[in-house]
Amino acid sequence: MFRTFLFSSVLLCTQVSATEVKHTATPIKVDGIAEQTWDNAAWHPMAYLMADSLPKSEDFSGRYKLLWDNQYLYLQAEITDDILFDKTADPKVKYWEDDCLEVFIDSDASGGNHQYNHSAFAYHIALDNQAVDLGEDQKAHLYNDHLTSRWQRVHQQPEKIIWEVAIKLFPNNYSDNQPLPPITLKPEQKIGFMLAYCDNDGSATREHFMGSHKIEPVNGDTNRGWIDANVFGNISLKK
Ligand SMILES: [Ca+2]
Ligand SMILES: [Ca+2]
Ligand SMILES: [Ca+2]
Ligand SMILES: [Ca+2]
Repeated sequence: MFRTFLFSSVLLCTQVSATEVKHTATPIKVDGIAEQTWDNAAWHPMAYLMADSLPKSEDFSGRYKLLWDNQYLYLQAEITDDILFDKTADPKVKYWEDDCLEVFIDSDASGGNHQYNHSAFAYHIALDNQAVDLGEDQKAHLYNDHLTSRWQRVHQQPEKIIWEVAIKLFPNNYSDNQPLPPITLKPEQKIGFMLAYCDNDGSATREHFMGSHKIEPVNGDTNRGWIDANVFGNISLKK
């Protein structure tokens, strides 16, 4: 009984504690090549099923690292995906059915419903490096000025890609009609963060949706990140 309680308490603490992200004095070059600066950052897994079916590791597997400076949160995702597929050319149409890296950001860790507001973003970054999310008008909008994204196949391991993204963060009251400038990142800042990958290898719809955080199902549904920022994890910026 006591051991069960202790284990549950430890588990609870683990879930609510923020992942520390190290500062980088050298800006990351967003080119799909992991420079030495990345050696300072730890890997984190993308091991959780968020929707659809669980893939074999050669079908999809992924892990990621984060760094920051006062302008950007830097992301490096190392993705193994056997077939890269972009069925629908228009970046604003059925973008979640194509291969894409999905970056969830809540700049002030406010949490809450962000489906049709920008208290948090769910950037779907397509294979052409364009970023889309739903706007306040409930339609898909491009937010290409919010981030810079490049990926490249790994030399001599071509089934792997390195995907680098420099992400600007925007205030909780950002609006499509009156876009506000990005915020300056500071030490000790708490940010809501989650990462996912939509894998499709040629099917009519997405095959696997894998992410970095375990989501408690609501009526059996774990595909909650695009609606609810409460399911994101927390990161803390360290100098
Ligand atoms: Ca680079
Ligand atoms: Ca695949
Ligand atoms: Ca927020
Ligand atoms: Ca794929």
